[in-house]
Amino acid sequence: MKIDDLLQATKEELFPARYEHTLRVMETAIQLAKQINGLETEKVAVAAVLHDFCKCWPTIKLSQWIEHELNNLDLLLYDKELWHAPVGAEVVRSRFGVEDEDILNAIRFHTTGRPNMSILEKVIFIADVVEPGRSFPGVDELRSLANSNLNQAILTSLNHTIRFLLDKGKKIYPLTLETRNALLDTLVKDKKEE
Ligand code: DGI
Ligand code: FE
Ligand code: FE
Repeated sequence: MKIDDLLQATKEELFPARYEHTLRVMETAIQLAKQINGLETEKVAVAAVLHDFCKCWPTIKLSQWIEHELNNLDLLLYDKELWHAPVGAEVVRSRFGVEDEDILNAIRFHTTGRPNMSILEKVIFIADVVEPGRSFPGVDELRSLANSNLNQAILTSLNHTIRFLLDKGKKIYPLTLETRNALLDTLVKDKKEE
């Protein structure tokens, strides 16, 4: 499917503000990807356009998909904010025939990350966090980190999310913690090799 068709379908699926966010994530992700060898712009664009495809679905529709189509009922025990990502991956696979597992994983894990993320997964994760519409304390520092050290940028963002969830007294999805732990190990290893 052509990117313009995916954009049109996504526009119809999302509230206007969410669609605008999607466009900014696409721009940001393409910009970041330009500095990385071997990352196809086309793949980056498709993953970015579709990353929040199910973000505006009603909770009941998301939970029904999780129950009937996903092999991960655990998700239902955690915040519904997490659901749109894994459901989105399955929905775009069946609706648009997206078969590229890297693209599907970038969508599936864009909220929590996961250990050993691919470059595409990292670019989509961080573009979502630093797109120009975001404003939170430390976002400018994160924007420059995103350009210099993707792993450090994702770690900083996860720290921010985990702190936010702790302050609110919310549960933390185990994969979010696993992603953080894995990045800490990677960063220590990178330092030793310097
Ligand atoms: O969909 P977006 O708003 O563009 O961004 P997102 O998909 O990265 O994040 C959606 C929300 O998910 C965000 O408000 C924080 C929340 N979140 C991220 N990790 C966890 C989480 N919520 C819980 N309860 N547990 C997590 O581990
Ligand atoms: Fe999202
Ligand atoms: Fe998003």
